[in-house]
Amino acid sequence: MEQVLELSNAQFQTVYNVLSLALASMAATTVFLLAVTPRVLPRYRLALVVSAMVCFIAAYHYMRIFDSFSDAYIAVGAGTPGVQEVFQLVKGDGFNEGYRYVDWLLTVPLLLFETVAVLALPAAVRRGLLWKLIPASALMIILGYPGEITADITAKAIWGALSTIPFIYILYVLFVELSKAAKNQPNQVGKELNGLRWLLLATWGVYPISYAFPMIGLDGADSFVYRQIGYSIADVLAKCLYGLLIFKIARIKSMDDSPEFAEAEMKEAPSSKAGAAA
Ligand code: RET
Repeated sequence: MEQVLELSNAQFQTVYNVLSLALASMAATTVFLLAVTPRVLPRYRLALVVSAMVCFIAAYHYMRIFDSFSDAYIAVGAGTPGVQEVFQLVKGDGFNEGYRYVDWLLTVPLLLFETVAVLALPAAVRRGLLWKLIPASALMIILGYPGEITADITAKAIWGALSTIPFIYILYVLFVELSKAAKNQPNQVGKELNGLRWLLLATWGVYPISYAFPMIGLDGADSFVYRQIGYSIADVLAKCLYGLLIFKIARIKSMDDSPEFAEAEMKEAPSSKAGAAA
């Protein structure tokens, strides 16, 4: 595996802090999504629980990624006058990029599952969509992995191109087939679905771009740092922000489905009434 031998102090701190930010976001979103399940109707709770699982799995992997990164480099030259402090790769296993792919292999199919689950489509339609989306997403990640860990640019381009085939297929299913399946849904659902799909496209698109950094002439430490920032920020958007949007949709749909639920949720708390009267 290609490993960056030396990072400047600023590069090391940037990656360190971005990984820490991602870990905190994943952990906090897990707690939030589990805590708010009573705020939606039971039929939408599965989508929220699956979204919380995605964030939990990612929080675990960010812990591993964080440890792997901070153990992989050692500060050299600190405190010596006239010598710039740098972080050098320690001999050994180095930084394990594989954790990200293990994470995606689990979380990407679950993200697609929660997208379909929150729409509450008829069971046969749901099953049909998932049978296409889930195998394609696994194939996309598996084909991307050999390209990620090779230093050979040609091999990287070939695996990247192969992985892009199932990626395009997933977009086709989401933008064409899912639209057909959701045609009979109320107007509101169509709008929500559109928002979800565009967030998905905007965030998922960051992964192949980050993967391609070494292929567009960015190399060495810069490419490594940009890739870590790209993957981490995209992960926060694709999992945490996406989870919050799933919650928002589940809540709108719950209120839409049941006027009693909407009324109960909108009622002012008795204590605030008492407070206002006082
Ligand atoms: C790879 C390899 C290069 C080609 C393509 C890729 C796509 C990766 C994607 C990953 C999505 C990950 C998500 C994780 C969050 O949980 C594998 C980088 C197309 C789309 C959504």
